[in-house]
Amino acid sequence: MIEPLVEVFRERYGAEPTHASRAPGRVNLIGEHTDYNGLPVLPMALQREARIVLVPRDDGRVRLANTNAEFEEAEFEIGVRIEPGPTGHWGNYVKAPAQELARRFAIFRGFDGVFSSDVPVASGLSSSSALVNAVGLALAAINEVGLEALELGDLMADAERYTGTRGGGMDQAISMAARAGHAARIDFHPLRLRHVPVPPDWRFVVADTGIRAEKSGPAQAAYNRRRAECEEAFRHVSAELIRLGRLSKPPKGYQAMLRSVADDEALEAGERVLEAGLLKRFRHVVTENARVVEAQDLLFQADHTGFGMLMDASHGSLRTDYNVSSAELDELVAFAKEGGASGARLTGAGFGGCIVALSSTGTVDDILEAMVAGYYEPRKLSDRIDQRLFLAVPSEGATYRPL
Ligand code: NG1
Repeated sequence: MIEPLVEVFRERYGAEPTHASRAPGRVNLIGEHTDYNGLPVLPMALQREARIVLVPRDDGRVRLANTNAEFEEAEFEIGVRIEPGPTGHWGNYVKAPAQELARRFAIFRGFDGVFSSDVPVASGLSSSSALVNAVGLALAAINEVGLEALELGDLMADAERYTGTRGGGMDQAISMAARAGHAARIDFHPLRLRHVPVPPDWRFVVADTGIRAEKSGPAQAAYNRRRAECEEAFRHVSAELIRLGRLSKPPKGYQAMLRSVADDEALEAGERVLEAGLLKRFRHVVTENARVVEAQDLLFQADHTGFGMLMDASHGSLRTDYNVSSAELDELVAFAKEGGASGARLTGAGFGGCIVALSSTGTVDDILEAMVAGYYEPRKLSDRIDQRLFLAVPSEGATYRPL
């Protein structure tokens, strides 16, 4: 798959690329809008990925051409303060890791490269973090920054905030450190990752609504607002728990709060002090955290039915309490269930993008058919359907290698 990229590189630079960097997108199985609250998630890396072929440079220049002709080449000098392009410009996702690495490690060497990606954009599959990670890993390797995969993932989460989204850290971590055949439970503060094998007869279907959830557009504001609401809810509930004598001092975050008091107690405190909107956000966060913990156990036990039920519950909570679903996402979820999925939910931030549905080897064709007949055909979205509807293969994290 790298050959077309090599071809473009030759044409563009008149030389052979010497190295390849790749980083996968991801599908989150459960644990949505929990990462930025310091609570766990359970994603897996996809077979779809961002790829770069390159030649390291001796100076600090980065030149990265995009095989998608819509996007002009990104070109800049590595430094601690790199001027961003307009909001949403793809080059910002190239500058982000360069600036962060320069700040932490004083890196000086850039590269000439060509980039392509088959992770659908603005679909909740982390196309952005795949790009950030592929660039970050290349720059770290070229400059001999000796970090472990997960440490680099942690750094890339900070890096991506350069683009304006106050994201958690799930995407960069799983894309850097995933293991083939496995999902991973990721915890934060400090960042930890535990690989969990995906039972060989489980199938995760990814289906794209075709509605883009642009993180550089209105979805970014809606996402950042959710985060601020969670912080506000946390402050009020913490104060109430202190007033009740259940906590002696403000907890460091949701994780610390939910370790000190039972979920029910936190929710009761929330009911007393939060207005209706904030209470819904708070309830989603508390219940989704519990679902992730349970889901990890069920995955270990290969409990297909139980895992599917948690996915359904997660979608319900994202729809009614977190208000990040849409008519299209709900429809796709309904068709997946009609086709026989054990569970289905929106994945990623929501506001459009993809759903993920759990099926067994036996029912997967029925589910695909139900979605094509019910959703894609009526909308005339069934050409190039493999771009919108595919089975997720739990894949390996980012790699950098000589060619
Ligand atoms: P998507 O929708 O794939 O960009 C975003 C965040 C995650 C996480 C999820 C919601 C970024 C880069 N990613 O994912 O950290 O918060 O939303 O669970 O901001």
